[in-house]
Amino acid sequence: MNKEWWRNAIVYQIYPRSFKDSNGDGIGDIPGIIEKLDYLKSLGVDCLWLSPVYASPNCDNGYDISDYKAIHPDFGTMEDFDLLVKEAKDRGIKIVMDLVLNHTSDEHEWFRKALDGDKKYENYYFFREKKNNWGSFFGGSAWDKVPAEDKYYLHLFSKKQPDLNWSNPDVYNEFVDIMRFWLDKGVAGFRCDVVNVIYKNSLEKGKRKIALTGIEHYLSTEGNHDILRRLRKDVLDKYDCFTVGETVFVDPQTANLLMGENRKELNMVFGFEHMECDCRKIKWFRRAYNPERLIRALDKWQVGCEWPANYLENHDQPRSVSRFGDEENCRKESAKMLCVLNLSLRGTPYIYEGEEIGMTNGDFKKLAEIKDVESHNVYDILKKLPLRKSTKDRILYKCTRDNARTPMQWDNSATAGFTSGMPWLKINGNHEWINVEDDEKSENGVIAFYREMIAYRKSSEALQFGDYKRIPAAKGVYAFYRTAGDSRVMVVMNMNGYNEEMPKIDGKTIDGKVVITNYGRDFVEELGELKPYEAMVLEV
Ligand code: ISL
Ligand code: CA
Repeated sequence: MNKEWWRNAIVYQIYPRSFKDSNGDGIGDIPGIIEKLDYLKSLGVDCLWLSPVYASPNCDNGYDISDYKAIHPDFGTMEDFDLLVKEAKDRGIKIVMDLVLNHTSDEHEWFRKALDGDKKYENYYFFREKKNNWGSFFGGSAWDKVPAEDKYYLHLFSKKQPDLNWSNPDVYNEFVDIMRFWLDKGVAGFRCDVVNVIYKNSLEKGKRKIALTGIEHYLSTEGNHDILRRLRKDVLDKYDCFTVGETVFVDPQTANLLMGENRKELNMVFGFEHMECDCRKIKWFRRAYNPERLIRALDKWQVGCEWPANYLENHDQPRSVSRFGDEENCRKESAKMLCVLNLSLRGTPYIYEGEEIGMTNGDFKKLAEIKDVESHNVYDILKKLPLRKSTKDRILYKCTRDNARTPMQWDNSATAGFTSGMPWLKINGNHEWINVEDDEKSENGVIAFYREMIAYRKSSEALQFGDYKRIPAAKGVYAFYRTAGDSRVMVVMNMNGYNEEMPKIDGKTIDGKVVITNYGRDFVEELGELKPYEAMVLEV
């Protein structure tokens, strides 16, 4: 394995709308990010991945792009963006852009021209006289009718996100150009949205499924692999950059085909199997969280994937403390345990804004407080099902992607230091006690723990590049060695909450030095009793 810089980089994901508003319009923006660069630098992160900041009608908060070479005025100007790249660079921080290859906005010039009957652009998308039975990721049919015409177009996501036709060489060339445009500005790579569904083999009828009928015709197709290889050769290899694919429905083996070193496609991918540990097939049908299932999924990727992109949160997922920890009784401890987890696994770690202060799920009380297009689509479907209203509401509030999109909590003032105006999305009431300023002041702050863990990881060859070996342990305890030559650490995490029986690591007596701990132990002879969410890193 090569030791390219992005393997030991620590990436911090920014959801720009919700990070920091600089001009009081209630929407986070690029000057706001610049304001916070010193804070980000102080955490020790190396790279910022920005969720989309391109021109967009915002039906899916920027994942519906109407101009790939323009900055949305909500976020600022191109000058602001260039300044961000420069200011970040001055602090040793790189910028990674989000790139949506699967679809554009229906307000993109290409789609408009296509609707105007321009043959060239019609072939950028999929128009058909009849729709097939394919389903959309956001619920319902993947086809919608073109207004006032007898034809339909394909959209795997919202109806304002028509899918691009990647078998058309013109589409390929457009993206070669777009990628070069940003790389020439000095960005360090791309997070490529749903990048393993971009090439459709055919538009034949799909096999019936509960959701996503038709997926067998577009999931990780050979054509898709071919495009990734060509983009790598024609564009990416000419720059010092990396790509991380957001890839749906992959396991470690199919992931390796998309990012393995000798495949020359992507550099790493986000898998979803650990995010499915508390769901039944589709995320809207939750089952109780059981740490064993999470551990099993993570272990599977640690063992099977060449180089995982590790994450516990992003802008599509509920907050990890609310999900895998205990926000009521052990918020700080569980946030710190999850920090140890994310930063000690093999692979490149991604931290999502607010994770470093243990932010929790949004406290939404009514549907109108939720802005996410997916939530509204799904709620419309739920409404038709024979379920109690309270059940539908529970599903909505637990799963809505807005849980992770509430504004960043900087201080305990009325608008959390996020804006001086009306925030675009409801700020969580708990910003009164969960916020950066108070966390920094408190004795056992979560941010300080992040700094410590990040700094330790950077000093540890074992954590950055070591191999991974799981240690058998009691249920809900995740323990492993990371070893690189002489450098060896043992990581132990009790992922159980309050438990009658204290979990044990089977028969292990430890002769090691604790270098990181969320409960303040200095030395451990025997890992007998682990407190709820206790986590430690030992040099052994
Ligand atoms: O969150 C999901 C569904 O509930 C995921 O299936 C998600 O839609 C999928 O991972 C794709 O996500 C990405 O592309 C979407 C965009 O809405 C998401 O925000 C983005 O992360 C469409 O561009
Ligand atoms: Ca703003």
